[in-house]
Amino acid sequence: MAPAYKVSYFNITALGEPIRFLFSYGGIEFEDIRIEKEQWPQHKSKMPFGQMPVLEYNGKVAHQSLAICRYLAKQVKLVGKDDWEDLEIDAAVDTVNDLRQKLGGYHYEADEKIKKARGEILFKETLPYYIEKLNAQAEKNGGHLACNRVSIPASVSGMPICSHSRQSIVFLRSTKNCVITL
Ligand SMILES: N[C@@H](CCC(=O)N[C@@H](CS)C(=O)NCC(=O)O)C(=O)O
Repeated sequence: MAPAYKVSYFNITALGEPIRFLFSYGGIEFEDIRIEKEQWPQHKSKMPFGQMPVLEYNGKVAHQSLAICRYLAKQVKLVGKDDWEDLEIDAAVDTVNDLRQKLGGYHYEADEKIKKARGEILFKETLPYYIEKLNAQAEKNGGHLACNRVSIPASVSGMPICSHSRQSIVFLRSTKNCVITL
């Protein structure tokens, strides 16, 4: 029987990989639909807001990668034990996502002059700032980014950040579940 869940995304890691990670973590089968860039124009208008990743389940369609991750985290029991823990987990996810967006703003910049200027700030200020803070957070949380155990930040912090730039490697020294490749 075909898996009940279908995930549509480009054939890259970025926003799709945390979703794939969560399915794998939970041992839930899903159809991993990879759309090649050349085929994208034929699919775009069929997506809820013209973007991916998109999750399909029982004839229903959902978009927004973090909303999908939060839904899957509930399915695979990677959520908090109470509302405060959920808040801590959400804050960690959103912080990692802020960093991902800053990396993306550099990585996808086509104008070399602007990119160079962004890189100066990114590599000299933004990244060291985030890495230090995230390390401190991991130190307080037994090597995790929230709640002293694996939760969705582990999934969200992995590949989206890795996918943006591969120039050097930065380890979050204290995390058990997160290596950032730059
Ligand atoms: N906030 C959305 C952003 C989705 C998004 O930016 N998707 C990009 C790929 S990473 C996309 O579909 N780009 C193709 C397009 O906009 O035509 C999410 O997290 O799912």
